[in-house]
Amino acid sequence: MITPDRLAIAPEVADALASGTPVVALESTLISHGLAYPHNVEVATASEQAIRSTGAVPATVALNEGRLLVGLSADELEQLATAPHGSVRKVSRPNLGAVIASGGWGATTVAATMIAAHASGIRVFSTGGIGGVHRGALGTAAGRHAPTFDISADLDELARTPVAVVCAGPKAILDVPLTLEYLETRGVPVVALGIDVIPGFYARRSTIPAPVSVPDVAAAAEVIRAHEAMGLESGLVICNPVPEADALDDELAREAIEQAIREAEHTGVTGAAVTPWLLARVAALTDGASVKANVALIVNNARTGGELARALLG
Ligand code: PSU
Ligand code: MN
Repeated sequence: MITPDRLAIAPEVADALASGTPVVALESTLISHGLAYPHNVEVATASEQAIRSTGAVPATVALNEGRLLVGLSADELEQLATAPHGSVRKVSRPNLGAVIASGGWGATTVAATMIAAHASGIRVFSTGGIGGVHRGALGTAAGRHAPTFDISADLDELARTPVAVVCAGPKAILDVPLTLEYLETRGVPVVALGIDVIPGFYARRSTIPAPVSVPDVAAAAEVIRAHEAMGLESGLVICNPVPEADALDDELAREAIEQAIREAEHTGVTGAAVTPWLLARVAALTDGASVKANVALIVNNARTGGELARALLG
């Protein structure tokens, strides 16, 4: 458990939790590392509004001054979104303690946001895409590259922390089939909402059948309640497809991603920098269409998260 001196729950969020008002957590890595200013602050604000429109309270998570902040003020959000490049650390389970000790700004990934949400009593968290098994993590088929073993800490967090994460599926830059295999091995339910396949992140559909598919939010809430009632104590991935109007064509998305990955191999970018690098490159290659789709799906997931948090309390 997080000690009280290290956890700063905003008054509005604390009141909501105490009075049984639904609360939805939001991450901040997509503000600091995923999107550029002013897109980042616009998306963060629009996500909070989308949650409010459902009657739920948003809680954007970040780190500053040695504390985990659950719920940011508009001023804090602006500070995080405009901080000089490189001054905000990307925080996941392995470096959470180090960034708390440093006292500076940290932006939370899916893993770190889940830790904060669970410590605060928040059951639902909305984001764009979860991290996963990177392509080449196990080496390439031709044996030209050694395995990188780059597997996001998000996946093991999902296996151990009971929070429902609403996303548009694993990010398309990942090895999606291997990510799903890993989640299955670690016992993490993957539930597709209103669709029979895993959403294709920037595109509506992938070709991978959904392990579990539910027609609507009420049915998703039933699955979450039953999962919790079994005492399984893991998280769940709720996959919500990008809205039709902003979805990228499947083929276009696939080509841009493959080119970005080929280029990344040449530049030698590694570790936590891989995800931000690829996202920026895909944005350039699609003339910003990937950013438009990313923004739309993030805000849409926030709204769905609000509806889900409500359904869970109802
Ligand atoms: N999806 C996006 N932009 C992002 C991320 C996801 O569109 O910036 C972030 C999330 O915070 C996710 C993290 O948890 O990337 C995964 O990073 P890594 O693979 O280094 O664990
Ligand atoms: Mn990684």
